[in-house]
Amino acid sequence: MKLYFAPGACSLADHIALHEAGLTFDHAKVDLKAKTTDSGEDFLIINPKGYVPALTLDSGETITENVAILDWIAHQDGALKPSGTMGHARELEALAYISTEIHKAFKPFFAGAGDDEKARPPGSSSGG
Ligand SMILES: N[C@@H](CCC(=O)N[C@@H](CS)C(=O)NCC(=O)O)C(=O)O
Repeated sequence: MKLYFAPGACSLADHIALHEAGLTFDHAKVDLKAKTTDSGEDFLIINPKGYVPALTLDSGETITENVAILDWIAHQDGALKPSGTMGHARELEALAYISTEIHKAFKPFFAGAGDDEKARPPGSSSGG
C-alpha cells in the first residue's frame, strides 16, 4: 500500500491514521506544482484530480478524497472502526465537517492570499 502525500498538506491526516491503525505502508512525496512524485511518477495517472491524498492499495486500486481514505483506514483496525450504523454516521459527520467546513477555510494560507483575506473569518463574504 502506498500513500501519496505532500509535506504540510491534509495528507498528514492519513499518514497519522495509517500509523494509528498499525498498517505497513510506503509513501511517495508529490510535487503538487509539477504533479510528479519524487521517484518521477506522473501523479495525474494516480489521481487525475491532481491533489493529495491518494492511497494505492496492494490490490492496485486507488482511493482518493480524505473522507473515503480515512473511513477505509478506520475499517482496517478494531480500535478505530466505528461502532454500528450510528457510529459510522458520526464518523462520516465529523470527517465531512473537517473536510468541507474547516479545511476550505485554510486554503487562503496556502493559495497566496493577501493579509485581508487571511484575516477574514471563515464563511464571511469578501464583499464581491
Ligand atoms: N477534496 C480533496 C481535497 C484535497 C486537497 O485540497 N489537497 C490539497 C492539499 S491539502 C492539494 O493537494 N492541493 C494541490 C492542488 O489542488 O493542486 C480531499 O478532501 O481529499
